[in-house]
Amino acid sequence: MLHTCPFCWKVRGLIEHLKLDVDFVSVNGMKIKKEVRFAGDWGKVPVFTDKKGEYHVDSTPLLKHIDATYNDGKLANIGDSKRQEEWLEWSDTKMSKATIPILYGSIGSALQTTVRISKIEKFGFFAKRLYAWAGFPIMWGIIARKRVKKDGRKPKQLWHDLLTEFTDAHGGKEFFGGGSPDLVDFSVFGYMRSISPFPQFELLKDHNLGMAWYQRMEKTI
Ligand SMILES: N[C@@H](CCC(=O)N[C@@H](CS)C(=O)NCC(=O)O)C(=O)O
Repeated sequence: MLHTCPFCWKVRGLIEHLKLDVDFVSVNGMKIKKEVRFAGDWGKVPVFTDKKGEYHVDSTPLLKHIDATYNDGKLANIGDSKRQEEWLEWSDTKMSKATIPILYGSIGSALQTTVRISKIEKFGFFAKRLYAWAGFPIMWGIIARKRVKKDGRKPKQLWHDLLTEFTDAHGGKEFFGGGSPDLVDFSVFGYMRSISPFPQFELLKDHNLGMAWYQRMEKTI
């Protein structure tokens, strides 16, 4: 895993919730492809290696696999499976696109983010400095600006709209899954939690319903 990868946080939350005995192994962010070469040509994190030495990849299939294998599929069986499937897709298309704009959407936030990442992640001596100072103009200037422009909303507004859409779908219940979280809760929680090591997380804190749900999720892990 990478500490700052939203997809890894999705899987990590579920592993913590189920209290599975799993080692979290950090990879070097500049050498992901090399470090996960054992998992075939996937070339990305997260990768989950089980007791038998078999590896599993891709965060949403991993959520389903871990629930099915170590939890009798209890989370997948909560409520209407079509609704759960649609919202897993919603999370992977909408929430996943909101993380880059909030972390890198302005030049100041992009610099804060790459400096913070260079401190949290495993890097070599030179790569750490290179990433912190050369990474932010790329993330801000090329990737984030394009996304923010395309969406048209300020990154904070985008997050608030998504959290409103998501909490509206709880139908007055504590979680998307009802009285307890399901796979969709862990998916959205992972995207939101991946912002939590960064100062930009403050921008989400005035979404009352979203934060109340986030804190309930934290209590389940
Ligand atoms: N669809 C995948 C996306 C995984 C992904 O893009 N991971 C990034 C880190 S946040 C990665 O490993 N990128 C390496 C690369 O593309 O070279 C998932 O949900 O797990």
